Amino acid sequence: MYVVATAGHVDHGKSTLVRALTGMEPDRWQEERRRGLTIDLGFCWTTLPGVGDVAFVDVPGHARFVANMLAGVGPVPAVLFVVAADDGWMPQSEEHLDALVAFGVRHGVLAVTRSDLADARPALADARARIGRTPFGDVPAVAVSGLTGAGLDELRHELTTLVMTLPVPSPEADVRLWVDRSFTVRGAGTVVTGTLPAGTIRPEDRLQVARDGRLVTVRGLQTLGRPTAVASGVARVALNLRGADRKDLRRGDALLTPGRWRTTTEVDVRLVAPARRALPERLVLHVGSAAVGLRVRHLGPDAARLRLDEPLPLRVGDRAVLRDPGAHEVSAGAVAVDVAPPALGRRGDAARRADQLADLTGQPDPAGEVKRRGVVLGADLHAWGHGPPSSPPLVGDWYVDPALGTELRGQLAKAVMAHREAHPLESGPPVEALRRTLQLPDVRLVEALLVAPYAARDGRVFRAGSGSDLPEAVRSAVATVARDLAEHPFLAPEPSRLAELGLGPREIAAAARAGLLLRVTDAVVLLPGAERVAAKRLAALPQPFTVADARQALATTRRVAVPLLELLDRDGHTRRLPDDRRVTAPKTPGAADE
Ligand SMILES: Nc1nc2c(ncn2[C@@H]2O[C@H](COP(=O)(O)OP(=O)(O)O)[C@@H](O)[C@H]2O)c(=O)[nH]1
Ligand SMILES: [Mg+2]
Repeated sequence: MYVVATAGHVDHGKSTLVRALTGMEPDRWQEERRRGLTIDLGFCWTTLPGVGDVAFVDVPGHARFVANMLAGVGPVPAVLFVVAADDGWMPQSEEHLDALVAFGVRHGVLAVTRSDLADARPALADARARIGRTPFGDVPAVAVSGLTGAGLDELRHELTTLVMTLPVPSPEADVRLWVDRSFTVRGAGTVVTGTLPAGTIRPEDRLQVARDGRLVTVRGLQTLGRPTAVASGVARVALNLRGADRKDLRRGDALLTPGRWRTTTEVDVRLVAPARRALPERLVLHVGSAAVGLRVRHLGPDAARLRLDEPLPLRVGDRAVLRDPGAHEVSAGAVAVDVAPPALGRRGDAARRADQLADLTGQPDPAGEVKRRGVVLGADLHAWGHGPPSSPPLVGDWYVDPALGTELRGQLAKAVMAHREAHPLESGPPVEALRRTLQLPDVRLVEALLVAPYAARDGRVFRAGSGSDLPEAVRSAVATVARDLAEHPFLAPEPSRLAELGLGPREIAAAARAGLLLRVTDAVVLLPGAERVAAKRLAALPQPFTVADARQALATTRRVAVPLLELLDRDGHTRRLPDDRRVTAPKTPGAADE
């Protein structure tokens, strides 16, 4: 399906033309038909040979109802621009054109209607030239009469050509349906309608209301008045919803694919046409079908920060109209270039931000965004409209700018050294303490940033091979233990001997971490590698063997043999049988290291 919005000054024949093209009534309200004036949006459709269904969103042309016009045009990619032959270009012709340009609409057909009342050629040439000076460029133009039907075939032909050139949006895209109507149907409940710009909706889908995060379920789905099992953008859709009252949802609300969007009240934008003069501070932002008050803070000649009165689900590249309702004109167009902008609290922030904004275009730029933010979640990049960077995340969903990563590694090394100096008997600082020092959002980032000789173990970061960092007294005590053990490697020093050497549990743990001692228990220490020698000797025993057999084979006491065997059990060198005897087991390589 294709969707085309009308545009043009009031009474120029938009509704009459839509009626003639579709055979349907765009003015839905009695008051509209009584006054012959479109007040709100109208929805009609027809079939064009070769391209299928084309829906029209017919908009009001009266200056008082421009907000309604903008709600209808916001999500629609193509326009049928209408000018009356007998009236020519008028103020809302201009304002509607400004709005279309600001919204980024680039596809359109010009119809100069009421051609039965006046020569259409002057109005057509003038309108075509005016539109031609905008990014629309040269548009196809047709003289028609909604009354006599003259030129309608040619208009249908041009509309067919137009819709065939429209870009096809991705059916996989995240859904953001801007609600343009909500009402209650007896027996069915709440129904909302809107123009689905991209993505796919099916019955039973869960959608999230942007305003309050509430989840609703699609109970039923219609397009062009018929129930359907699936609708992909671009499409006019009507959703019957479970989980929402009619009063909960209104024009300007958005229904979203859950979890894939973020709402924001601050957005940095690039200002685009017309922006003829300095903007007033208070304006209204029109995006999708929403209209939200805002404050403007200029950050450079064509860049500004917008502070919205209400949060909106925006993405980079979104196009909006900034309008001064008092002045009856579109003040500017805006392209969202950063929907999660940094705070501007400190002196100089605004100037720095202006420099940054000069480079931002509103195009998705995941790599640039990682660079600007340093550390960022992939889910946030997606929600902001950037998509995933080409290189993989550092850990989990975290992306880290390589240059910042290098800097952080340097800071990590410094922090580890500083900690070792302050606490020589600890292996190193806790990972969580480093996370705080480096102001990182997740401890996993600390671990992922570590490179040799730094490593994390038991929640702390240490520098490998750092026995030389041990205090001199501990190193010489360990050397004495090593001499004691030289002849009888399993006759661990008695507790009194350890105490005499000043080796308490902390010192022993530090020496063990440095790889200078094997700590069997706080009171039983051997030399590193003793467990492998023990395993070898035990393997030479007749299997299975008892604790007494092991004690003899290792030439040691029960005090040492019992905890040493338990250590060997844990490491997989030996296996304990139900009768308390043991067998040696070929150790699974690396199993104990994991
Ligand atoms: N003679 C003539 N009158 C037309 C034509 N199109 C619209 N009108 C009349 O112009 C007036 C405004 O038309 P309407 O479609 O409501 O204009 P809109 O405000 O742009 O939607 C109505 O009285 C129509 O009957 C046309 O092609 N020829
Ligand atoms: Mg009308």
